[in-house]
Amino acid sequence: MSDKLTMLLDAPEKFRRLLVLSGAGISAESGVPTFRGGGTSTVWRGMPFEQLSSVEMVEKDLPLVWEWFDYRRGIVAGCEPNAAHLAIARAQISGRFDAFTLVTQNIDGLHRSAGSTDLIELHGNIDQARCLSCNYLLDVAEIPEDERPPVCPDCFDSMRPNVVLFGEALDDDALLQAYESAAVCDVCIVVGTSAVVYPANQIPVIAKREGAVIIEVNSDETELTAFADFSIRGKAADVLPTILGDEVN
Ligand code: BJW
Repeated sequence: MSDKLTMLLDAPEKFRRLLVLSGAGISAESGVPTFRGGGTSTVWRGMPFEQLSSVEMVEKDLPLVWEWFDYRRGIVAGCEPNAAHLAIARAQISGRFDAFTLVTQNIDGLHRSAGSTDLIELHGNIDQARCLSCNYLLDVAEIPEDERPPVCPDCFDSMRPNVVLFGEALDDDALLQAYESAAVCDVCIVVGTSAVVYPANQIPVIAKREGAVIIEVNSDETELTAFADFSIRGKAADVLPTILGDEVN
């Protein structure tokens, strides 16, 4: 770590309001595949994920969309939070910060499993189904595995995974809350994201515009690297416990 970053992290008065924005890379060491690794995109059954995780595919082939998310849910079911998720949860619970906002693009639920609360899940949650007509929400665990697509118990229309697909608007409240926190934080840690997906990638832009220090943690260079004040090249599970002063890991 650079001397300047060490000085910043050792100066608690400059590090009161924290925002953490996480992406798929934070869960990589837990065994959850990222979307864009080494310049290539995830492909499943010959289709790129941008096509599978799109609003067009929900309209064209909802059972296939369910198969894709059931497959992903199966992977996540075998994964545990890693040292990065745990360091974030402990930093929040410690009460050391005047404000602590965790915003994630991930749908895998690992921040919640680690003990984080009040997190903003910008792209939804893989464990929930939502009615196409009335937006009724149901835990996928409550739905029989052979009911695909599931039927809404309230209005009997079909249900879809409660995630934000390409071409869909994010939840207004979640996005507003994330932007408001970005505008008032002192430090914004951006971990494990390629920072190419809009509008989540605007969070560090807003934070920096309003005077926050941007610290990127990523195993590779990204679109954000040149923009960040500090860019730490390394694995989230190694770096996060250090910069958050996590004593257990
Ligand atoms: C590690 C590591 C380790 C690895 N440690 N690091 C053209 C220009 C600009 C924008 C657009 C455009 N065309 C379309 C758009 C908009 C579009 C968009 O941004 N597209 C770009 C990709 C071009 N955005 C949208 O469509 C959004 N909606 C929207 O804009 O709405 C407008 C609207 C308004 C009103 C009405 C209608 C519409 C919605 C975006 C939703 C994104 N959804 C997904 C899928 C969710 C469901 C699913 O899981 O299938 O969310 S896409 C996918 O990308 C997923 C992720 O959350 C998101 C971000 O990915 P992330 O987290 O950054 O992962 P990776 O894989 O990209 O990167 C991992 C990183 O980790 C890498 O950098 C590694 O180096 C690093 N790493 N191991 C630390 N151990």
